[in-house]
Amino acid sequence: MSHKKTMPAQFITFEGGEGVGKSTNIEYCRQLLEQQGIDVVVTREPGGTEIAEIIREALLKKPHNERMSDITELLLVFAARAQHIEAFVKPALERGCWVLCDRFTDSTIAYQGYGRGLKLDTISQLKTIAQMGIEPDKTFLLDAPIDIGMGRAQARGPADRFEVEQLDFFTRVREGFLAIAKASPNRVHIINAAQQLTAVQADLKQALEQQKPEPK
Ligand code: T5A
Repeated sequence: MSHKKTMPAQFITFEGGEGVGKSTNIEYCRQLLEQQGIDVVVTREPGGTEIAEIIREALLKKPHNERMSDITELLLVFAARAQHIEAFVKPALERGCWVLCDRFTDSTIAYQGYGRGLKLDTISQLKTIAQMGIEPDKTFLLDAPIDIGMGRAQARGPADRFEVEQLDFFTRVREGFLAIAKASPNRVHIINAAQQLTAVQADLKQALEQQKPEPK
């Protein structure tokens, strides 16, 4: 007999610039929720399914022998997302599982919109096609000054195709995330990721408590 509590499934995304601690803190949240008997899966974008991971490889590989056009990059991000939603996110939510996702469409708005300068209208149209009505219930935006996140990412390993971008690109990306948070204050919860890890996790624990709907 299952001892898992039946609670409405939640789709929670973790966003932010390079190396701000998304992977580390998703794992923390997963353990926290599991200890409370909640069914939870962790996934990431781009990626999360066999086909979407192949697209991720094309997006992150450095260097290709030709420059990837910005619009190709945008379409690949949404192709991966459409596959991920259809094959993984939607089925998990339908069986009552909480889905914790490392990056989602806010990253597209921040990186391809604010970073690359593609039109936010175009991104919005592709979002409607790819997401099939699926929206995050809550987004934790891990925000830290760029040098802090980049320093952590560089200490961890070789740079990918995005991590070799210049400071002004990442400045625009951070501004993009903060603009999204300002426009969607109910969904997006900003966490100060420049703090010590224990303080970041205390903030997340408190925010997750508020996110839990009443058990049925
Ligand atoms: N992308 C993605 C787009 O352009 N458009 C899109 O639509 C999408 C979905 C994906 C890339 O694709 C781009 C954006 C990205 O460039 P990724 O691997 O998901 O790449 O993204 P990264 O940000 O590169 O992921 P990282 O794994 O580098 O960073 P995380 O997950 O934010 O950080 P994490 O947890 O690995 O932590 C990094 C290091 O810092 C330490 C950790 O222990 C680790 O060593 N750390 C801390 N140290 C001190 N204090 C703290 N508070 C710490 N928090 C973590």
